[in-house]
Amino acid sequence: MNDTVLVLNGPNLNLLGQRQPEVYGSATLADVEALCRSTAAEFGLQAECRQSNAEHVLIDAIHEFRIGTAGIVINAGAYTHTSVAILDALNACEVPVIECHISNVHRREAFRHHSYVSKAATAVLAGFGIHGYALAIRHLAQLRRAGG
Ligand code: CA2
Repeated sequence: MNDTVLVLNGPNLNLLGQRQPEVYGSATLADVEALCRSTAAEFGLQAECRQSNAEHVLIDAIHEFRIGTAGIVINAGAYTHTSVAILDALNACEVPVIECHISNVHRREAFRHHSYVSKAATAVLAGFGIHGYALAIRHLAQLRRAGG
């Protein structure tokens, strides 16, 4: 097993910090990625951070990291609620998958309450703001230390 965690952000998350700060806060995607790198480093891990607005690019990244890594942290954005293709890719993962949402999706519109990603996820975080990514990485580090 290598020491890399994939941090995968989906559609529109490149706009973080530019609009809707009342929902998503004021941190940018660059801030999120810096937090992930520094958190991973604290635990002797490396964060590989990717963002795409394209479903197939997200799926290709999941395939790339699905075996032999320390795990995947995924915020699939709106694809969370729609994408069976991303669910199928995650179901092919042999490593832990942590689903992370900046906002508490369960306080929001009904269409955000269902997640395909959750059906494949080891754990789910929502509503912790960008701190959720750090919690997810910390959990992956703990799983790795425990050998699972
Ligand atoms: O809370 C989350 O992290 C979400 O995954 C964010 C997605 C949303 O579709 C999910 O239901 C919950 C949307 C990300 C869009 O981010 C933007 C940020 C700033 C400006 C516009 C979009």
